[in-house]
Amino acid sequence: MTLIEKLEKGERLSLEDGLALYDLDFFTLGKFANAKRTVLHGRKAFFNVNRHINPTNICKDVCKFCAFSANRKNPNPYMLSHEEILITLENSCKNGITEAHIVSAHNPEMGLEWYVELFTKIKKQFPSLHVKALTAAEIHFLSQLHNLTWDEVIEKMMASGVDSMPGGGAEIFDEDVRAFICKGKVSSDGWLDIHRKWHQRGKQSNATMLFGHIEKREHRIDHMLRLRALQDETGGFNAFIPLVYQRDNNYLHVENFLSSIEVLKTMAISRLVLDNIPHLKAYWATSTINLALVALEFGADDLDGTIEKESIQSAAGAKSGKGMELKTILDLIRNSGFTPVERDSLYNEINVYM
Ligand code: V47
Repeated sequence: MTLIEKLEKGERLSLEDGLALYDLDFFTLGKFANAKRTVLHGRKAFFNVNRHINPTNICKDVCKFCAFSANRKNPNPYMLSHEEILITLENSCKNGITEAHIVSAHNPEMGLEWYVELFTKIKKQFPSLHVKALTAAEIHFLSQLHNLTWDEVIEKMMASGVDSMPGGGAEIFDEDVRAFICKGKVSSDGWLDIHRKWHQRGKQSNATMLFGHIEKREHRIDHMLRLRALQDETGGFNAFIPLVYQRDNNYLHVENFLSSIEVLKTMAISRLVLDNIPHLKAYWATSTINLALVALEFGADDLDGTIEKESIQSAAGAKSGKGMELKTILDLIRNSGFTPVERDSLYNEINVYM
């Protein structure tokens, strides 16, 4: 069967197929990805009203691509207090947020109990707020810090009110690339196993992929296939989020910046290869909002949200530091010919803007 026949029949794609898709005519690829997204979501473009909080930037790890952690290139270490975070959330709730997205660096001074207390306080003060917190990389770090198993950390997260897990820390699963860009971080199998354990408890999560640095196309497809295999097993992933590498202020010296064409192809291929993950997020903070809007025609159906304050990608050069106004998101989605749909963190529809 030819690749086109496979696409027409909706057959499952292999590593070789995924690679061959990069050589397909750009608009043919886009047409197939858009057809798949249309079957799943019509012309809906999802977003949420959320607040990102990064409690600390002090990190024991040294991922070469990271400009957020406090180091020689990006000094100004900080640790937020519970009170500061609660005040921030109080203001954000007035702006209508439905989600607190809480992701930290790996700071040995901020242990599991600090997070457990924080989540407990958040849930007490804002019972209906969805807490999406702690990446698999953080869970692994906290388990090592306290000599606990992943299960024990997960149990504590659940008991203190964490609702879902963000998709960070996946980077690229290929072991050689991973060893070069983020040695010491949770292993690829570890990342997948932590999400497996989370899903087995009936909980949902997202999955990211950092691309556009030293990885090759085959590493991206391999990354997608490993996620697809886990999703077949658990069904717990809501969204796949390809993150475009930002190259300022970090220790990975990448000279070739990705073209928009390569970003869109990767989005479209993700939509086609990941046939079992319902949502594809074009995270506007890394792709730019304009390319994220074009990605809506290439398989993506979600833009993430208002964010309010973005510190990880903006430290590396992205223009996302101040988040985005709700009205801007609505106008841009409408002007692009899509229907804006405010969703909650688990993709239940809150408001369809006709
Ligand atoms: O895992 C770090 C990435 C991620 C850079 O689950 C960089 O809904 C680009 O995971 N260039 C954290 N990316 C952010 C994240 C996320 C974001 C939005 C939504 C969700 C979700 C998850 O940021 C890290 C890492 O891959 N990152 N440095 C950089 N220079």
